[in-house]
Amino acid sequence: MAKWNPFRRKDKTPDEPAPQSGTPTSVDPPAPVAPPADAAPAAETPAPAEPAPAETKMPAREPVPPAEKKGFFGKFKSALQKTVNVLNTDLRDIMKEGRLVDDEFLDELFAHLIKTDMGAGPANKIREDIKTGFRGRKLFMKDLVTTAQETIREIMKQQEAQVQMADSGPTVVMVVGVNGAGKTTSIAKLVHMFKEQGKSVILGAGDTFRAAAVEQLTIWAQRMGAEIITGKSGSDPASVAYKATEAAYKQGADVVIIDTAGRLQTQSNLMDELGRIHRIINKAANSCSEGSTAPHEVLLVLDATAGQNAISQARGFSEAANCTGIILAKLDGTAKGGVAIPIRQEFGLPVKFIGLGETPDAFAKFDVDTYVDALFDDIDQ
Ligand SMILES: Nc1nc2c(ncn2[C@@H]2O[C@H](COP(=O)(O)OP(=O)(O)OP(=O)(O)O)[C@@H](O)[C@H]2O)c(=O)[nH]1
Ligand SMILES: [Mg+2]
Repeated sequence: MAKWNPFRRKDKTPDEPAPQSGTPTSVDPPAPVAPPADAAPAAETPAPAEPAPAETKMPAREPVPPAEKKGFFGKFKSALQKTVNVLNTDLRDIMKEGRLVDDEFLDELFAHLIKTDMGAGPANKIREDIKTGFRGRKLFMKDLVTTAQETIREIMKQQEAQVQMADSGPTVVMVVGVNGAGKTTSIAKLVHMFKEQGKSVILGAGDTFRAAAVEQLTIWAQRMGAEIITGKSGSDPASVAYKATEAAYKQGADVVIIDTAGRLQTQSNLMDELGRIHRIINKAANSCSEGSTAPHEVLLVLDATAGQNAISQARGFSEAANCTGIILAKLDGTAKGGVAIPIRQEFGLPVKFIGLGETPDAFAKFDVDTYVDALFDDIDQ
């Protein structure tokens, strides 16, 4: 029998409706929660006299499977392999007859470029740059690749996209996105990364809607030696976020990462809930250490295989959830790896990490130059 992979979803499909805010499950009634002092919108659970104890599960440490030894460029290369293969075939196809650069050639080039989901804007910019530089001439592959790379680099220019760490006290990271985007898996990858840096990590199982979500995160927490704070099924996710943040301050942890339930960017009540979780995390930080603000990062996980749909997700989430950066998950599963380009262009949000597989080490910091080099690797020869 195949080994169970806690990363693999088994209980619902991405199409399944997202949870309704504050709706308790009938199976397991919500535990009383202890919202912070100012968190008192009408719909919230009333504060009990004493805070309910959070369920804290201490880790039973298991060794992390040995990371596959791959260079940084190699990671990008393998994540983008499907995209590179398609680009490679298509571009060689239009270049092979020693054609001159004319309108027909430029239209074909444009059509091939947008197949990568880089979007009409960037594909058109490359088309125009080739037209300006090479119209009426024979174009060599090397010139095409260099022009495309320069154009994309220009579009994607971004500041060094490190995780924004707290000046003092724990760094609080909140992770948001649509159902099935790869949030929980990406959290496991973040834990792996922080652990490799020697940092202590506490997780907040803020997807209280699905018992399986808590189970999935708990297994990874145990495997990687992170503490996890959970709430009762159906309980207020903001309460779990509060307790996890508070625990991180009390224990002097380096990082606390809060998982959240998947939701659609069109579900305004659920998007509002993210805002509330954000405020409550801030309240927890401030009450533990006056003047502190949190979260330091709100990472939006986008599924690269969703292509253009990932762009509308970014649009819906980026403002409603105060996102500070993007994790582009599942880049390994798509031939449309160009999608990082319009995401960067349209939202100005840095792509901070890419996901390139289901294991904790299948993760890399995003780097524009490496991305652009890998996207056209081997094509100019
Ligand atoms: N190939 C590949 N699969 C991934 C990657 N990231 C996540 N997955 C898979 O995508 C599926 C969904 O991942 P989850 O992490 O459970 O997604 P989620 O956003 O937490 O889902 P919900 O909590 O239901 O909203 C799982 O089968 C993961 O193994 C990735 O970078 N590459
Ligand atoms: Mg999840």
